[in-house]
Amino acid sequence: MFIKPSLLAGAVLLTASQSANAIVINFDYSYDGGFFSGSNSSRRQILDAAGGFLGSILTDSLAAITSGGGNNFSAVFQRPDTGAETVLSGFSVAADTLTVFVGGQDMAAGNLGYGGFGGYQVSGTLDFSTTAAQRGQASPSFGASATDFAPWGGLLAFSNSANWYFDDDLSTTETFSGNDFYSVVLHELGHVLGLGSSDSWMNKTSGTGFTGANAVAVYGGNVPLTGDRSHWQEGTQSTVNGLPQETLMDPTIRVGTRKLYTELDLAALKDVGWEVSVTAVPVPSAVWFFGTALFGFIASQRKHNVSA
Ligand SMILES: [Ca+2]
Ligand SMILES: [Ca+2]
Ligand SMILES: [Zn+2]
Repeated sequence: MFIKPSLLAGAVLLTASQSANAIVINFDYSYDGGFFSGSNSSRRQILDAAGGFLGSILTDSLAAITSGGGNNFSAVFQRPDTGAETVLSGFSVAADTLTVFVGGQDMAAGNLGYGGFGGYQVSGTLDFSTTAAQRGQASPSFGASATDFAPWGGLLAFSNSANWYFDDDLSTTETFSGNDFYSVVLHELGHVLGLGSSDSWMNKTSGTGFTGANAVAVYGGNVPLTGDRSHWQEGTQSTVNGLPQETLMDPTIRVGTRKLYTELDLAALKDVGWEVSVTAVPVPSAVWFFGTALFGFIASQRKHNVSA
C-alpha cells in the first residue's frame, strides 16, 4: 500500500533503543534499481535499523522453507524497482527469518512508497505444503480461517523522486525537512507483517472497523479504518510510551516528522498473529514535541499486494 506525505508542519522526534533480534528481517537488494547501491549504500543502515527494531520485538518461531528434491517453493512478488510480477522458483528462507526485497521505483508525485507481503506457489509433500502455508504457526497465512500471519517475506518500494530525509544517526533527534525515510520503512514493514493487508487482519474487521481484541483494548472500541481497510482512519491517534502520536499505520505522514510504532500499532501486530514482546517501544532517550498545524491531506491510495 502506498503511504503518502501529508501537508502538515511540525515534528515529533523520538529515538528508540534496540535489543537482540528474535526474528531476522533479511533485506535483499537484487532488484534495488540503484536506490541502495553505490553512493546510496548508506541508506541500508536505516533499513537495518528498522528491521532490527521489529525483529527484536517479534518472538515467533518461524519454520524454515527449504526447496529441494521434490519440494519446490516459488516466491511471488512485485519487483521493487519496476513493479513487475516476479516468480523465483526454488526459493528458500531460513527459520525465524523474513526476506524482504527492496528498491527504488519511479512513482507518481505524492507517493512515498509501498510495501506488502509476498505470495507463493508450492509443490511437494503435504508436510512441505503445510510448512509453506503457515511456517509452524497456528493457522495458514491465507484464507478465511487465517488468524496467525507468517509469510516468507515481501517487498518494499520507495519513490525515486520523493524529498527524503535519510537520518545518518537514528540515536539523535533533530529538526529536518522532507519525508522521514526511517518512518516510511517502519510503516511499509507493517504491511509486510500483515497490518492492513493480511487475511488475519481482514478476518478481524467488521464494516470499516478493526475488531482485534488487543487493538480494541488499547483503543477502547472497534478501531476506525479507511474505506479499503488498509490503514487506520486518517489521523487516528495513539501513544508512544504515554506520549501522543498519530498512529504509524494511518495512511499519511507529516513532512518533517518521525513516527514510531504506537501502542495501537503494536497491539494490531498481536491481533494478526505475531508474538510481540513489548506493549510499548523502548523509552526514548530524548523527546521534543513541537506544535503542529493542519494544512490539509492528500488522499490515500492502495497498492494491492501479491498473494497466493
Ligand atoms: Ca538523527
Ligand atoms: Ca505467530
Ligand atoms: Zn500504508
